[in-house]
Amino acid sequence: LRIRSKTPSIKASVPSALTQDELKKLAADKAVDYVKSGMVLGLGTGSTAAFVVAKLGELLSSGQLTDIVGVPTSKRTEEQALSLNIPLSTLDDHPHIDLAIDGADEVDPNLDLVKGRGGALLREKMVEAASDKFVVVVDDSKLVSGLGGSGLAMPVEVVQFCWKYNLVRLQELFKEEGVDAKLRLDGNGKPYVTDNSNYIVDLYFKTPIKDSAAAGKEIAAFEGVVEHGLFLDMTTAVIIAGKEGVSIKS
Ligand code: ABF
Repeated sequence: LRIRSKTPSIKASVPSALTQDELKKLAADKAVDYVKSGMVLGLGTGSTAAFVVAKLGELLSSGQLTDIVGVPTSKRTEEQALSLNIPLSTLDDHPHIDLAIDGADEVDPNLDLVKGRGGALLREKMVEAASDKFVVVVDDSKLVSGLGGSGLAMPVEVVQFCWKYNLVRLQELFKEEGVDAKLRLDGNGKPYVTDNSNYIVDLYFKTPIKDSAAAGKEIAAFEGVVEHGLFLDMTTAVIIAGKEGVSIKS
């Protein structure tokens, strides 16, 4: 459990009419302020996290940062980091991570998250749970009043064996909220396979999840569920870029 101080959000104004990518980059650049030479870093996955990795590459090659070791949360991030000559390691060799920086799909007022629409939830959760600090970078489109409230997917990684059995059980579990459970498909209409050779069942809630802590426990208790996209009580700070500026909530 992480104790969060209730600091007021800090805002810095940004020029209006920035694109969503420009907002993501602003949040990413701000997050890199938390990085110090010598740190072991958890490297997130997704388009916002990719801006973080790119910035780290720049700072390393210019010598402004030294002795960084990155632990990537996906094969995609590993490839990007290698292309930028960022030294990499694994949780096996670096079980203690100083700081992880990653994006998110939904952020609620308690700074709890839905993650994993990019498919990397298992490695993200392992790396981020092993980190002293976990800083989340988002644009303000990710803010929700309750998790599951965006109408977009909340992913659950399941073993391939009898995936339909778990899909039906997940659908049943959230009967009250009203949920559509769908096997995630890749661009060719085949089941999407994660970096860990599993499938993903995406849950689409009709109303936000009432008790996300209970929901997380119930989902995790299903045999054959490997991980779910509820990241609760893990966040140290969220950096949010929006039209009115960059704010930090912690
Ligand atoms: C990762 O990338 C995931 O947990 C999340 O699914 C996604 C967010 O992607 P983006 O930054 O591209 O919106 O952080």
